[in-house]
Amino acid sequence: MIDIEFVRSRFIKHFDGQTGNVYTSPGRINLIGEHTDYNGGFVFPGAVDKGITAEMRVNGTEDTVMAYAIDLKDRVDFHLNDPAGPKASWARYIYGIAKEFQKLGVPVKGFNIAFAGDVPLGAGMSSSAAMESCFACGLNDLFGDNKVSQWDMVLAGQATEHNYCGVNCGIMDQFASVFGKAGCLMRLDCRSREFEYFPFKPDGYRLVLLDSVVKHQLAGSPYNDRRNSCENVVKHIAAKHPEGKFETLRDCTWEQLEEVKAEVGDEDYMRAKFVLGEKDRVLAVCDALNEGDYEKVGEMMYKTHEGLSKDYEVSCVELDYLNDIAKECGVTGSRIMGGGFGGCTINLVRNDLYKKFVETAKQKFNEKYGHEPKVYDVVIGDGSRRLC
Ligand code: GAF
Repeated sequence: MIDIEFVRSRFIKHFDGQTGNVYTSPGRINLIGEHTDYNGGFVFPGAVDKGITAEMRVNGTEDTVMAYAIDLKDRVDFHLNDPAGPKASWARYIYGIAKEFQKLGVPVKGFNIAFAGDVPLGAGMSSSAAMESCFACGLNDLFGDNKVSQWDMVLAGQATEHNYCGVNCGIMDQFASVFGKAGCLMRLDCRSREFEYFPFKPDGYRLVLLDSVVKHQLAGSPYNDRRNSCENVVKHIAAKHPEGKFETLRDCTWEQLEEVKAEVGDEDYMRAKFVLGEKDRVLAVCDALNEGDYEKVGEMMYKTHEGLSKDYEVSCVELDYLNDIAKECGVTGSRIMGGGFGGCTINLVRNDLYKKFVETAKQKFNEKYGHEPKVYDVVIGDGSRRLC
């Protein structure tokens, strides 16, 4: 986690010398359940020990926000009443959360903020959700009397992505960042929003992320196209079954998907096929975890990778290569993590294989792409909170 004193020293330097309150929110991993959140399915994320830390203080103005992104050395001041909001993409997360909080009735006024992060950007570990949750946590404390519920913070983060950042994401990332608990993964049903904590201490195994360093960027990307494809399939199934209630692919069966195969076209069919399979895989992984069957968990992870690569088409050659290396090394499970289009693979590795796997992956990837993948050992940490 980022050192509080580091953030504080910049906050003091760039504003009026006074200190504020400090908040932090984590990025996330996801064991399995990809692109299922906006389809009403299940996800299995956990918060990590890396995230965004912000110092914030009310500045007494009606609507002026003075913001400093420490890592980018970039200062942007903007007005909450300006309907266009700031141009800088990082500042739009602050603006978006503030506007969404105002919609909830929280009387957000001017404030100062400086923030820094140690969750890698564009690695598929949800640095943007970490920002949203961190700013939400701060605004809740400064202006909302901490009365905004955790779920409303999650939804404000998601609405920020939709309304100010151009990404029609689901709720997994913001959920994981707000609700995370050290040592636990969480199985969330994205339709009912019910969830349970799953203590995750795989005996004899560990989780490691290999970052391809191909920058994953979801804004204005084919991410939204994937979501549109899924919604199109649901529309066709609903039209065929006026008696039923079909809101997302979660409500659809394999048979119903087959019925509309010809009319939705190959591409949308493949996308939906992946999602239906992924929904079942999350449940299979939960059962396997309950039985301590990590080999089964790993098998499901490889299947997810294949589906994300071939049917959902959100992989890239670098991620497929990292997956191949994992397979060759006998790694238990490996797959693309997060939205795809770059970023990391998540790998479930036996302790005795870990060293050899990481060394082989570094060497082979370097030979092919001219640089090593970055390696992040996963530590499952706590969710959004005030530090001081
Ligand atoms: C991104 C999105 F933000 C999430 O909502 C989720 O859809 C994920 O991609 C894929 O599982 O992280």
